[in-house]
Amino acid sequence: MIAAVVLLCIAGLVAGQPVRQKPHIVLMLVDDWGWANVGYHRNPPTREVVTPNIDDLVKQGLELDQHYAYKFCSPSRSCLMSGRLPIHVNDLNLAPTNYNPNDPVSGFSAIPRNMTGIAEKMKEAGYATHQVGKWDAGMATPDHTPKGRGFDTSFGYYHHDNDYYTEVVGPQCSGSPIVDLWDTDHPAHGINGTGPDKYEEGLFKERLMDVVSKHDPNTPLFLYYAPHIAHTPLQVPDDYLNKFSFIDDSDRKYYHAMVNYLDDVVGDLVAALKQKGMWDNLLYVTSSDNGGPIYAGGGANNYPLKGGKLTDWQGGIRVNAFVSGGYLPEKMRGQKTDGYVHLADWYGTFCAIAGVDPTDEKAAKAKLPPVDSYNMWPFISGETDTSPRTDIPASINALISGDYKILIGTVDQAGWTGPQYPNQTNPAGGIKATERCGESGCLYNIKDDPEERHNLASSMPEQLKTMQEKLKKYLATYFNPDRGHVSPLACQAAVNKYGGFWGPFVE
Ligand SMILES: *[C@@H]1O[C@H](CO)[C@@H](O)[C@H](O)[C@H]1NC(C)=O
Ligand SMILES: *[C@@H]1O[C@H](CO)[C@@H](O)[C@H](O)[C@H]1NC(C)=O
Ligand SMILES: CC(=O)N[C@H]1CO[C@H](CO)[C@@H](O)[C@@H]1O
Repeated sequence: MIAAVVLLCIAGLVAGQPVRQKPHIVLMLVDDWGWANVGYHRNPPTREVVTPNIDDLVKQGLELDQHYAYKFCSPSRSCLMSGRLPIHVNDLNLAPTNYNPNDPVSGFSAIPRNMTGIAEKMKEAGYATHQVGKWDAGMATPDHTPKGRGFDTSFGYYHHDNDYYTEVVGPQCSGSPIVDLWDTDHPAHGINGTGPDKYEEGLFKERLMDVVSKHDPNTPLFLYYAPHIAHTPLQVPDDYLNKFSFIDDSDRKYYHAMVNYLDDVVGDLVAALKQKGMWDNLLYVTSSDNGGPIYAGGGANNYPLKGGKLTDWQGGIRVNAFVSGGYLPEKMRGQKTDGYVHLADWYGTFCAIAGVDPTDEKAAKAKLPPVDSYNMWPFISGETDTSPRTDIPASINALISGDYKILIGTVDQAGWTGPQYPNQTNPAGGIKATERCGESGCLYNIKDDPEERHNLASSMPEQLKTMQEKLKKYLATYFNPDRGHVSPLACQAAVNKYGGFWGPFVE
């Protein structure tokens, strides 16, 4: 607490200004965004990857070159919102309709009921809190929804994805398609499926603009924007698709058009924040939720990294990430840092910036794992040179510690895509190789060998043993409750209570 207050003073002085109001924070978690699918990672530039607004933010910001996420969606989102490593909150991609009535604390998909969400902490610190876009962090009870986790308002969907034009997502309930679109505490009636001009990301943009325009800049803002883009289904308005008609491969064409659409949303959001006079005291944090899906139908590319979404290769877990905005000290702008940061660390970082204690008493009372978050602000603001995070326990089968990484078991997608992927000679799903790392594991030096081409397991047995032991230590605290099965209560609520929309179904 005291450290946090001191920190704010230092940040104020660094910028050459008196101590300011708490900064506004925009947290953007892009979906299925591949390493090669952003302009600033393309050298030489390519006319296929068009993200000028995002590239500008990076140019004026700090590139987080070693930022890690889980290898797929729901665990990354559960981790970001709870400040726990995925192995301590949720490492499964269950539908939000799961329920185990025997466990009222953890018998649900995603985040256990009794963990405190980051937005609750920010509210405690006096922030106005808003969520827009994908949730995928649970919906069983009202406590699991964005509102229950501390957001004043929310607008978005609960499942892994939905249709960009109808907002429908399966499974159907007795033959009826169910819409996944929720507004704070009620179904978003009247907005669903209203035609091709109502592209879902466009609906999200409208809400973002609404939040910003109604916001009183004297109150600090915490805005969590989780775009649907660039997750499947690959859908995008024609005017965007037509800009990329020169691309032969259909998946790649759609994917790049979608990323370009998102870049325009970012441009409009940043312009609105600037116009409102909020930019100079704002921190804009961006990450992908996992690496790009390079399997059939995904459309993404992680070149030159190995593998992609669903695997613990760097292409699955080392993700596009940066911070920008006027709150970032000037000396850090335009820089790139290679200290480790994990999605779990934003919880502690935001708490420190906001001046609240990150300790989760509610979770302690229910005997749940504590927050794993490091405060990254001293590192990001340039007060210290090294990241406090030395280990990335990526999953129960993979750990990074220092320069080394161990992977256990059979790992799919053991290969590399080229700069243009997928394409007609190298179609999506083309990386068929698997690597058999077995019980003892493969070992890579990811600093010297970021593309994971040289397995050191047999040449460095001592290092391998150290890594095996470290991973075992993390597994001793693995959190894996029985989350039950898809509950019939979910369909009952969708049909009878909400008029054809998904929503909370327990209580
Ligand atoms: C968990 O949270 C629920 C709902 O807020 C509460 O009623 C219950 O007492 C909590 N359980 C524990 C063990 O703290
Ligand atoms: C397809 O991808 C491969 C590997 O990335 C690349 O070598 C080849 O040039 C690409 N083909 C086309 C037609 O772009
Ligand atoms: C479930 C639901 O509310 N569906 C509505 C979606 O929008 C169309 C057109 O406005 C309505 O006819 C549906 O009832």
